[in-house]
Amino acid sequence: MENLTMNISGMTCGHCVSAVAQALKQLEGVQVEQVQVGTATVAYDPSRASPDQIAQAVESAGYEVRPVQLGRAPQSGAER
Ligand SMILES: [Cu+2]
Repeated sequence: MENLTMNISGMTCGHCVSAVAQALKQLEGVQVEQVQVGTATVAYDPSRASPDQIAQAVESAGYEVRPVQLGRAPQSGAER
């Protein structure tokens, strides 16, 4: 299983959390680890689900997914 963390915009309350959790639970090969306002973490089986599919499920529930760049520090803009 691989882990995937997503930043999700448009989530504001507990209803959003359960809507996103619900959408993720319906996917094959995906285990919901944690869903909070603004983020969701899942474990998925790469042979049965892809990050794209997972993001799409959240988007079709009505939220906007921002990809999390794993292992890369955000650019601060200090360097040009
Ligand atoms: Cu809500």
